[in-house]
Parts: sequence; structure tokens; C-alpha cells
Amino acid sequence: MTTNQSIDPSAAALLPVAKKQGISTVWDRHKAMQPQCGFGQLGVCCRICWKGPCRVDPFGDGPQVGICGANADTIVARNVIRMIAAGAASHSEHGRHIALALLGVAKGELPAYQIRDEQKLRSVAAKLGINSEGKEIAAIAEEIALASLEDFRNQDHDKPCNWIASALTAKRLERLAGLHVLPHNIDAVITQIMARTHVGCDSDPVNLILGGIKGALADFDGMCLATELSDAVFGTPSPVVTAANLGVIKEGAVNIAVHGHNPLLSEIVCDVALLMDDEARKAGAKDGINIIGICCTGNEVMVRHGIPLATNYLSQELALITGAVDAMVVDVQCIMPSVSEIGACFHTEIITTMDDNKITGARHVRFREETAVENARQIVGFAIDAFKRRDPLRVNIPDFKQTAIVGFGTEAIMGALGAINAEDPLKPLIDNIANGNIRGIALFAGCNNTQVAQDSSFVTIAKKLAKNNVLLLATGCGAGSFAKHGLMSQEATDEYAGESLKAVLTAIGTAAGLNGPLPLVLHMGSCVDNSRAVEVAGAVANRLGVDLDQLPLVASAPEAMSEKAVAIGTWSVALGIPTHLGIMPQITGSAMVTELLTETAKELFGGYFMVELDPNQAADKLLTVIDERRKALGI
Ligand code: CUV
Repeated sequence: MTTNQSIDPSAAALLPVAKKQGISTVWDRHKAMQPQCGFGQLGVCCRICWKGPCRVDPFGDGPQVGICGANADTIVARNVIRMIAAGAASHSEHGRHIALALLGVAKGELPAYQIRDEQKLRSVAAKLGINSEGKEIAAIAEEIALASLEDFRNQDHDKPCNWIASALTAKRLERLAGLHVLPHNIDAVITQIMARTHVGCDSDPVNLILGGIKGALADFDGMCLATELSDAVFGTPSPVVTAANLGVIKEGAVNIAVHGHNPLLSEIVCDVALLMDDEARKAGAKDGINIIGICCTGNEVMVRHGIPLATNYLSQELALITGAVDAMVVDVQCIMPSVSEIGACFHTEIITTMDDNKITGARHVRFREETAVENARQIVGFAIDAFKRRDPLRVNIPDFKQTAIVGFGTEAIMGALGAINAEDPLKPLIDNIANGNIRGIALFAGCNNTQVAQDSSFVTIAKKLAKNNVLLLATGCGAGSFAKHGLMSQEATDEYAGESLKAVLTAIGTAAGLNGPLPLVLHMGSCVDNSRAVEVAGAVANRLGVDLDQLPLVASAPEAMSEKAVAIGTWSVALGIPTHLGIMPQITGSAMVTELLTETAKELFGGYFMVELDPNQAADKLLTVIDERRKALGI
């Protein structure tokens, strides 16, 4: 194990164990894959038809067009927007699943679920323009579910999706409508991307990229509804103290890792685990059942219920190598297929649950909302049985865990600010931005990637920005990084925040009853919860009478990897946010597409991509952008 693999101390502890036991991990496979295909890295390999594969010679000596005549610009644009379509499909499918569940709850068909936050449901109704006065909760829920499902169904191209129309500033909507990139129907927009990139269709790179941006905004729409409806059903996050890193695994407990993205499953597993705790104790687990989270399912249950986070994407395999995870139950997305093989090296049950997400070698429990409790009982039962087979001699739980205060959704942030000014909660935030105590705001999002030492770019950039008084928000595996490395604690604020930022975080945290500062990085939730950050930014923009592209707000995905991250980054740009990537995007084989996304986007949307692989320099560049924006605002 070298520091160019991971800066997580758990990795340093467990990779030698893996090696000794002959288990290969993501880092071994990364090494075996070198050198990686240069054409693929540049995005100039086209596999869209069977005349190919074709690739354009980046040095200009060989072919400059594919067999059909598509040049590098067309090939790169087609490839990247197909990634956006896949990302949008993933988030939106998750959103649809929640919307259908909400409809089931409204109709009284899903006894395992309730509306846990009626106030949220009413505020969602208001946002969507649904009159909830005098109506029963179930009736409101039904109307909201149908309005959400309409975003997958509307055929009127001139009518934007309900959620995006409710989520953005009027100025932003107007700008996006003017560019014809406002989505009217998530499914249709994704289908259009697939259709226009078929052989012999759209070959104009600008037109293709604009189609991709529409797809990315459909992704945003799907995220908004996934987040807000999940809050209504499972509860809106509020600050909670918990812990992160593999030390949250307990030797004396039946450890069940919930992994993936969709809370419909993990919420019920948490509920049922409480009911079956005695059974686990009877099986010899003196500490009962211990649920731990991985990836975004982990973030979902962490911000809502304080379930500890075991790890983020890149070290999901290491959780198994502790030898103490009795079951890993997964739903959808970001689950390495390798987990079934590693689980088989131990006693660990790897349990898939979704019809469209099976893994060879894993056990499958067909999860249905209608039979959720029964399914969860079966899953927890498998975990307890597995616990009995656990080999104590193979248990290696690294002694690393950090305290993390998490659960800062929009409502929680407004609540904390409201403790300072109940009448006008945004005022303390705006005043402190205006007077420079808060220099700007940075949202960290996205995955881990073997191309960077795990977590290192997140941590380096965040520390530098914090020192320079930038307020830090995080979601997804970025949030996981910060939680594992202790940056979501009050101590981190004391240690790393610049003086003025520290004073603001201390004033807000103390007023909000935290007995000290807010944590250095505010955990807003999973990847779909990036919509929460836009909500806060939109409120600030509206209050100032400006648009999102005028705020001293930046985004960073320093270790991005997934197609979902490509979609998120792209909507972030379209919403006017300068967006940093710490990984070279697979588009540089086309100077034209690269220029479009890093330069021209600025004129069209106000937001743009900034690529900087060095985290120190990335932090400097983000600070420069923040200062530019401040200057333009005259603050
Ligand atoms: Ni959705 S998309 S690796 S789990 S953030 Fe994590 Fe977050 Fe990327 Fe996946």
C-alpha cells in the first residue's frame, strides 16, 4: 500500500491483509489495467456501430474520421452525452421509484412506509403549486406523486418539467428556455440523446452538447424529486452526531452494511434490525445488530438517522476484508461486482435486492415495497446466520473512526441561521458573505477514482479553502471522505477554518444549540441531495435579486468517476456554477468540445468546467473564481 492509493488509514491497515490472503482489490486491478487506452482517455474511440470500432488519430498522422465520416468532435460529443444520459437515467430511475412508492403510500397500499414529515410534504406541495389547504395528507401526497410522475410523462415540449420549474430562479429558467435546454420529460430527453447519437444522426458537436445539457438538466429534475420526496417519506435531515470509517464495525455485533443509493430498502432494514436485535443477541452477538452505511445509501441513512458510515466508494471492498461484515445488502449503483467474490472468501452474505441489479455469485432477495418488512426480515435473518459462521481469527477491524456531525439539509441550514435571525434567516449568511467573513461557498461532490489517491484531493482542497474562509458543503462520496477524515467535526473547524469563517461557524453553531461551532464541512446528503445545495443558493440569489451565476459559489468534483458525476457536473455548469474537475474528462480529443465546455459555456450559462489535477492549484483557482465573482458583485 502506498499513499498514491489512498490516504485513508483503514486502507493502509487492510491492504496488506488483502495481499496476504491473495484477495485482489480495486487498486490491484487498476495497476493490472495499465497502460490504459489512450484513445478512450481522449474520448475519440467510437463504438456506436459495428463498422467500428473506429478511432481518430490524435497525432494527426492516421485517420481523422471514422468509417462513417464522423470526426473527433462528433465522436467525443456523442460519447460524452451518452454518459450524461446514463447518469440522468440512474438518478431519475431512483427518483421514479420513490415517486411510485409515495403514490403507493398515498393510496394506502404500502403499510411499511408512512409520511414521516408532513410539514415537508406541505412545503413540497406549495413549491409545486399544489393547493394543500383543507386536504388530507394522503390526498396531498397523491397529487405530489402524480405531479412528479408527470415529469416522466408530459408530451408538451414547451412545458418544462414541474420540478425544475419549481427549483430554479426565474432568471435561470428564462436563460435555459432561451437556449432550448429545459427538459419537458425526463424519459423523453434521455431517449432523445440515445436516438440522436445513433449512427447517421446528429453530428453537429454543438447541437449534441446542447442536447446533453438538456439531459443533464433532466438529471437535476430527477434528483430534486428523489430528494424532496424521500424527505417527506423518511424524514428531513437534521443535525446528528455519528461516526465514520471502518472502525464503526463492531466485533461483537451482527454487522450489516447497506450499500447503494435508494433508501426504500435501507430504511426498512434499519427498522427491522431494531426489531430483530434480540435474535442477534441470542445468536451470540453481544452488541446486537449494527447497521453501517457505504456510498450514498450510507449517506441517506446517515443524514436522516445518524447511522455510521463505514466507507465511501473506493474502499467498499475493504469493508469485507475486515472479516466482520456479516451481510452486505445492496440496492442500485456504485456496487463493485467484485464484492461477491470477496464476500465468498469470507462468511459474508452479499445480498442483491433489485430486479435490475443482480450480481453473479450473490444471493438475491427480491425486494418489493409491498413486502418490504418480510424481505428485510429475511435479509437480517441471513446476516444473523452468517454471523454464526464468522471466523473470529480472520477479523481485522481497523481502529479508525472519526466523529461526524451530519444532516445539514436546506431546512437544517435555515434552522441554524434562524437561530441567529428568526425573522430573516438568510440575512446572517448574506451579511457575512457581503462583509467577507465568508469569502465564498464551495460544494464538493462526486466519487473516488483510482486515478487519485483516495480522498486526498478532497481533503487537500477543502483544507485550503477553509483556511481562506470558504464555507464548505458536501454530498456523496466527497462527504464520505470528509466524514472519514474528521472534517465534519467541531474540532476541524477550530483547527482548519480561517479566523473569520471560524467566528461565523461558531456564532451559528452556538446559537443553534450545538455547544460550539458548526462542523467545518456541512454534510448535505447523498448525490441526489446536491439539489439541496442549489435550493440554498437559489434562495440567496433570489434574495439578492441576482442569478446563480453571479454568486461566489463554486463546485468541485476532484475525484469524479461515474456517469452520474458527468451528469451532475454538467447541470452544475448549466446552472451557472464554475465546476472543478480533478480528473481529466474523456473529451480532450476534441478541441472544440473542450472549448465548448470550458470556455463557451461561460457565455451561454455563466458556469463552466475547470480542469485542474493538482489539488493545491485547484484550490487557488477556485479562490480566484470566487474573488472574480465577489468583485463583479461589488463586494
Ligand atoms: Ni451517489 S456516484 S461513487 S456513491 S459519489 Fe460515490 Fe455517491 Fe460517485 Fe457513486
